[in-house]
Amino acid sequence: MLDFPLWLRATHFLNLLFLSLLVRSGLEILSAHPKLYWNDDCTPGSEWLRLTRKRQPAHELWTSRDEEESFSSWIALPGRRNLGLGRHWHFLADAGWLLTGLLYVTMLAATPEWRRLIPTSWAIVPGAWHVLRSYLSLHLVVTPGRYNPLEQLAYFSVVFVLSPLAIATGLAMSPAIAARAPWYLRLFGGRQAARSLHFLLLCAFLAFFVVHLAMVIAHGEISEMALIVLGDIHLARGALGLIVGLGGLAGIIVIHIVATWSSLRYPRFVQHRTQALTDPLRRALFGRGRSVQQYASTEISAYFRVNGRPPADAAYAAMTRERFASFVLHVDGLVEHPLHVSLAELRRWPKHTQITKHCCIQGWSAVASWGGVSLGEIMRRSGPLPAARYAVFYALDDKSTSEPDSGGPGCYYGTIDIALASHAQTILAYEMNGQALPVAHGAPLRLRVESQLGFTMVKYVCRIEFVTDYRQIGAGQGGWREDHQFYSQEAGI
Ligand SMILES: Nc1nc2c(c(=O)[nH]1)N[C@H]1C(S)=C(S)[C@@H](COP(=O)(O)O)O[C@H]1N2
Ligand SMILES: [Mo]
Repeated sequence: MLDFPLWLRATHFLNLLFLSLLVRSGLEILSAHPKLYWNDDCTPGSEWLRLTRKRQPAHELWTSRDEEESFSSWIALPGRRNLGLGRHWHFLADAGWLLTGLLYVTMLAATPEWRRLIPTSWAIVPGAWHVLRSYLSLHLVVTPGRYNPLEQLAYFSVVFVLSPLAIATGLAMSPAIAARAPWYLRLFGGRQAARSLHFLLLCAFLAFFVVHLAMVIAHGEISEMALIVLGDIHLARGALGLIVGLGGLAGIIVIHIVATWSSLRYPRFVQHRTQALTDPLRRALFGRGRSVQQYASTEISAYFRVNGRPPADAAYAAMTRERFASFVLHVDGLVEHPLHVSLAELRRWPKHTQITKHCCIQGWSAVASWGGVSLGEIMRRSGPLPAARYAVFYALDDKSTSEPDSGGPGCYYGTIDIALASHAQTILAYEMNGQALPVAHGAPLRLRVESQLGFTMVKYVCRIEFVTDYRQIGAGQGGWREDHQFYSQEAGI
């Protein structure tokens, strides 16, 4: 008979806990852009999978926010259009799952247990085929003391093929990694192909789960449960194994219910608690990448989605009519020389252009060329004081009038730290694809921080303030979406 050591049973349990959290929070993330593509332009209509019936109007402005779906809390964590919180749970569960995996693989290597899992001869392939045929003719295959070849192959693939691929494709969705190492994206055939594969791996995990469960039941639930939970068949002839096993499952269900309920009821609390654990990790892994992107002009997307509607007030409309002739950018806060610069003057400063891939937190991407002045130039001219640690970018769009249903008051804003501000590809763009920046994309000025998610790149920028801390601004989370949609200020993944 198989005996399972304690570490194996514990990691098996944790694996179920974290994978189930990953699946539900992953579906939440998918609901924010319920379309999958093989191309990184995400041209509307080119998706191979769409999980929404919504259609966008052909002749008026629509934004990627209009494409969002609301998934039920029964399948998504937490459900009901909560991308920010879904991501917090996804990253928290990621950390837990990776630690569990590390422990599991280490123990596997350190004990004879690996022999049970890792095939050592090609004979496993015909063996597995043989077992599959007998299962298909409804004959169970029982191999006392070890896994049958099909089981072994399936378990081995889940641990050493599916899991590493899920990690690798997840990493490919980090704009920080894609900006520092564009070759990494190409390994998967692009960001959207990696995103599609990540979803297909979710399907593979679910399929494995269903078959695995069916087999456990087919082979006699009670004795298997006793083995899995207590590790010893002799100990567990009675109901004890079943009780402990069902207790563990009930624990997982309770965790899901608490996570869902607290996220919907106390989103700020959950944002802070999960970020306290995941942000330091995310900063270390994704916070430092310098963008070295330079796509070819032939790679520029014919279509570039919009997210965030233009300011709705009369003053902005008047400014667009006079092509921003009276527009002035203010640079102030902790600087030696506050600046008040017109657009015409900015255009006389050294110009930077770059062709880069934009990655929205919701999931879509697109490539464009951007021209403007570097933040480095603005910092050289304004001279931030040593106490300045962040640059805050204030926008002209008051969300309560430009997108009244978007869930928050006040003008859009965002922050980046000084190190990110001094990257060569951090620019204030006044041109897109060689033309004056269109109104929908942020005229007259928008930030580009090419190693970060799209929500960092404030459009309609009218003022830059250098500060020591952003906690006194807005609701204190570092930006409008951080304040009202519970995103993290760390936007490298
Ligand atoms: N002022 C302002 N800037 C903004 C937003 C916004 O709503 N208002 N949305 C952000 C988000 S979430 C994204 S993905 C990008 C989208 O840029 P685009 O509209 O040019 O595609 O702008 C970012 N900058
Ligand atoms: Mo976005």
